[in-house]
Amino acid sequence: TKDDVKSYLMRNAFVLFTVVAVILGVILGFSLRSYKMSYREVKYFSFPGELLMRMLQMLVLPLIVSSLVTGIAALDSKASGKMGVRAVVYYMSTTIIAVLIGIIIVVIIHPGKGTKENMHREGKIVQVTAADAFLDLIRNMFPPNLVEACFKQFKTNYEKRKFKVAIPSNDTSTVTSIISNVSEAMEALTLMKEEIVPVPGSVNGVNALGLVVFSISFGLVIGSMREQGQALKDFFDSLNEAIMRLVALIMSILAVKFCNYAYKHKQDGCGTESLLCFVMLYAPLGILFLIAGKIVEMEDMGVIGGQLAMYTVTVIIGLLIHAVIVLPLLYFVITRKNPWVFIGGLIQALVTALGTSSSSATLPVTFKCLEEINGVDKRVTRFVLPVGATINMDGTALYEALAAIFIAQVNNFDLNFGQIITISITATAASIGAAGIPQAGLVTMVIVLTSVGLPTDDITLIIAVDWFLDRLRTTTNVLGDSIGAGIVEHLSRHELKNRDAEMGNSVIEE
Ligand code: DAS
Repeated sequence: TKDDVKSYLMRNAFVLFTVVAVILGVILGFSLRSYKMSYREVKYFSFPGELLMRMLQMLVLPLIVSSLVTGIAALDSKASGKMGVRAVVYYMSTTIIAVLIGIIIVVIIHPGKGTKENMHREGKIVQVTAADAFLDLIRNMFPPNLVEACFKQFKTNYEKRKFKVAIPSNDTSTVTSIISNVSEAMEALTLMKEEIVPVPGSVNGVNALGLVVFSISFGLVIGSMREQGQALKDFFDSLNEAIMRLVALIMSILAVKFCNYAYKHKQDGCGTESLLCFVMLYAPLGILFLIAGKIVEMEDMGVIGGQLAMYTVTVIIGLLIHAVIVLPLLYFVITRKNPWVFIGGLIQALVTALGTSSSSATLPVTFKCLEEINGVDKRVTRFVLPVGATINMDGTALYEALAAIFIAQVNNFDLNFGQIITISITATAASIGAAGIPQAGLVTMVIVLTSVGLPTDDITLIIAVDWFLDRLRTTTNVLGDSIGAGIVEHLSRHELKNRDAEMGNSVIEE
């Protein structure tokens, strides 16, 4: 009936607004391009989007720690061990499948025909050796100082070196005095920014991997302490709940509740509550400006021609195969449930990933979608999602392998079988090391390229399209994490039931 349609629309208002926001963002962005905004105007224009990004990022750290500690403390060590093994097996196998798809598709399509001489370059690339990056990844698993781990990190060996090279004695004035020309100074500053490499396994410069390792151990210990651990368990439970409520506020889920309320109480649905609900619908607005702002500031499309266009199409095909065929099929084969219903429940998270280019900023929304819409057990999401968002990046892995082979192709560099295996291994490691922030994959790609002796400077050939491909691979990353949570929940159903029976309660409820 008409009323059913209306109430369905009300319930899905937020998803609808978010999707409309993306479409409007694209239209607005393209229509404002001819206006040629200055750097400052673009910054002002993107401000609402920047705010959304900051609000989401603000939640990531407490969310990772509180959800991991409560998630693990709610299980017994045997159950969490089994769940952990299942999650890691899922992460590794889907990452390897993604890498293989990337390799096969780039070899078949061969977008790198021709030479790189007719390709445009952008920016400058930092040299990082694979061994440096790998050791940093392990190093970061064990932060010597937990408080420090929550701050911006410039602590790794290679970073220290690069940081010194980039900004001599932290004093930009020497640089600016040498460079008199303003535009040159601007360029130099951008290069400096580019030379600050994010720590492997970090989120917004925070050592997320170290915090994940600590939280898992802490959760395990609290879980085994029984009565003595109860106070800490309650503390983290309540912290986690509070953060999730903040997420709801930011993501305007409350606004949808307001809409429902307004609809129920005033059949015409446009009372003061409705007005309030529109004021609070901030997230779609933020996403709209994030996307429009990026389109306004991007390089002229004319630059993207020939090989780069083919390369873009190849990456899109690869990501689509993984996201639309492989992951849903895997979900269906293991759980025997309809993957599209599950994916339908994730739309908000997927669109947020598309808008923010950051799987860690999307993490709060991923939690909401999985727990509230798809009904995945909180003990699973709390355990699996923070780890997944830090180390499981199928889209990035696929991208890194594909991009490395593309760079080999434009260099007419014939890769032998051993080198392709090396690329698969390093692309997997590089995706684990990549932070869940915009374009982190580009930085860790240096590891893949150096492992087979390809010129790292050639990353500059693909920078022009990276902002766009980054959004697509981030969406694939978030989808991979979410489907992983669904699969791990299904595989762990017996342990979860046993635990319920033991505890005499069905789920961790607020
Ligand atoms: N954008 C990143 C993410 O958040 C990773 C990448 O750059 O590939 O998932």
